[in-house]
Amino acid sequence: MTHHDKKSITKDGQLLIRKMETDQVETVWDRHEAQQPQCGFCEMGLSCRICVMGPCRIDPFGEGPSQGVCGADGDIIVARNLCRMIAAGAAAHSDHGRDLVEVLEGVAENRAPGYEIRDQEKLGKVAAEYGISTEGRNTAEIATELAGAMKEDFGTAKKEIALASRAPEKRQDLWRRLNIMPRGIDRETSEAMHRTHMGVDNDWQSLLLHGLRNALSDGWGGSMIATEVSDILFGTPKPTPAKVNAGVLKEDHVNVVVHGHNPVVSEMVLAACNDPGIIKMAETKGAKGINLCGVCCTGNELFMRHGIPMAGNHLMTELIIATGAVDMMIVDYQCIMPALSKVAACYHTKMISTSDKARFAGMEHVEFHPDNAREKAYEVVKGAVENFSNRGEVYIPVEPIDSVGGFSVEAVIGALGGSPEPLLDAIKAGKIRGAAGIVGCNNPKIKHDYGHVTLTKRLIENDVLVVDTGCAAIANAKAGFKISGAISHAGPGLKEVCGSLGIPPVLHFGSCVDNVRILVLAAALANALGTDISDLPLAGAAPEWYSEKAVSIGAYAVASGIYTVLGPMPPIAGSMNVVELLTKGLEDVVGAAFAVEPDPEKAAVLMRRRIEEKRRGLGLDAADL
Ligand code: BF8
Ligand code: SF4
Repeated sequence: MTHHDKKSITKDGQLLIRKMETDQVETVWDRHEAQQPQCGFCEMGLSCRICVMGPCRIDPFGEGPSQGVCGADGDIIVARNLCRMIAAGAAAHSDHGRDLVEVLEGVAENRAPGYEIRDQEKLGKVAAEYGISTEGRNTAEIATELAGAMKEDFGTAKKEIALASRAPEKRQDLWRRLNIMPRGIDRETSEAMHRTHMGVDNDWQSLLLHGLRNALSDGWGGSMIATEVSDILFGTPKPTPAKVNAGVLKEDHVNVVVHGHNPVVSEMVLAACNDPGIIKMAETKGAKGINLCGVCCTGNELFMRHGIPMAGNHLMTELIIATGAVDMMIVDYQCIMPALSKVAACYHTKMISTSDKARFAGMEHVEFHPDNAREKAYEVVKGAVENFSNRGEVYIPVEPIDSVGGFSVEAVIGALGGSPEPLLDAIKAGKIRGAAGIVGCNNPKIKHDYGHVTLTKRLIENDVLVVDTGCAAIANAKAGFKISGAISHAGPGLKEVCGSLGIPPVLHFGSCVDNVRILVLAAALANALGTDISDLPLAGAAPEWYSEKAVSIGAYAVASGIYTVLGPMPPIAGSMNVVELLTKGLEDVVGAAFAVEPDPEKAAVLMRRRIEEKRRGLGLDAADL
């Protein structure tokens, strides 16, 4: 094994890391190494720079200071820092949701040319959930009112956000009893920032409870709105085949890669790439056509809805530029390493930033808004075509592999014949032991894709159905788990059920905001059994997480009753009180807790054990693990 092979389990990853080394271009792994040793105080959550009496840090060994200048102790500092991580993650997801609501409103008011409402049925269904009457009203009226009602979810006027009503009654009652039912999406984030200001909430338990409420405002609020409105505007995903890995790039085509999260930009780029005039232009430049590919979550959005090929996940974003085949990378926001501009400058790739709120040195900024997005998309894609002739040497190291995406809850229920009952029957019969959500990022601290792929493999071979999102979903697609033939990796029961339904044992649920699809499915299963989510044989994991958004996701999963195993340790080890509460105490509060286990082999055992415990609780057959 060479040192490249220690960084990634994927062939394309390994070969492109080697290529970047030969080209003497720095990678995320080099920069990670240059940061060693990383600050131990920060790793434990024990440093505070909330105010300018500080920065302060607490000595975990009891030899140095035990409190900051203001008197905050380790518990307060750790809880405050974690709360702020949740707030940032919830803000990112929810702001993305808000951008979609603005497009919905723009479509209704006829000032978003190129966008349309592609799923009328979903518009009607979601409008009804908001108490909006649809009888005898036209689409524009319904969409305007729905956008207005969703905007109220972001504000201060309400006692409860609308879509929290999708949670099982028992869960909603629990949130009300604990006073963590989210009232408004922005309100909870803003309150988190207020509470964590110096001299406000100095009770670590109260801070963490608010962190849960803030995370719930993301999961059942901002992210849920993002997913629902994306479905309304761009269509609810259906199982669609698509190719994956760096081999999706084509030497003889103009390659355009979209990176980021919000389909508002990438959907317009897709429309431009399909335009016959632009394709003709590409042909006059000697290309065979235009090949649009995605990375990360905006890639997942296109992959789910249109079968657009997926070039890779978070740690592949630099590497694919080193192929020399990416004529343009168009970014919106989130998870876009600023290093990409520098990498692109070493090859011929043109980098385009599109969002007013996400600018990067070294990228050309072409600002997209709902009213000009179509026009801007055409403009930038023409630029990509122009750049084709600037190509140098091209190195596309692998062949792409097959995959299937597009498992929305609607598609899963459809595959089951219209109701969750057959899935519940398979669980009751023990053919499927339970289900696991594998989500989240890549992180150079963990061998690229090793956590996701190992964990998934162990779960499916033990008859646990896996649903996945985000970069985890891309890892599993690249590993070949998302074709019907992948049932050969599954245990006998899962193999039988998936085989008869014609679905893979690992279902691609979408981007990170689409984690809410897992919540919706879990709620549907709990409601069908007349129970709560925390009683179901479910578990979640984020084996390679890195981002603040992942902290918010983990917190809303746990607060919704889903036991969640984290790979990398969050910065909480400096407070044993916080660690105890998050990994044990929360069981008695919300019926689920976190575990931390970097070894995916062991994480699989923890998750299976949890699933078997829950089976026992439901009176089903259960194994001792
Ligand atoms: O929202 S999984 S690295 S791309 S944060 Fe980012 Fe993590 Fe990937 Fe998507 Ni989610
Ligand atoms: Fe230090 Fe307290 Fe200020 Fe934090 S809030 S930097 S602990 S004085």
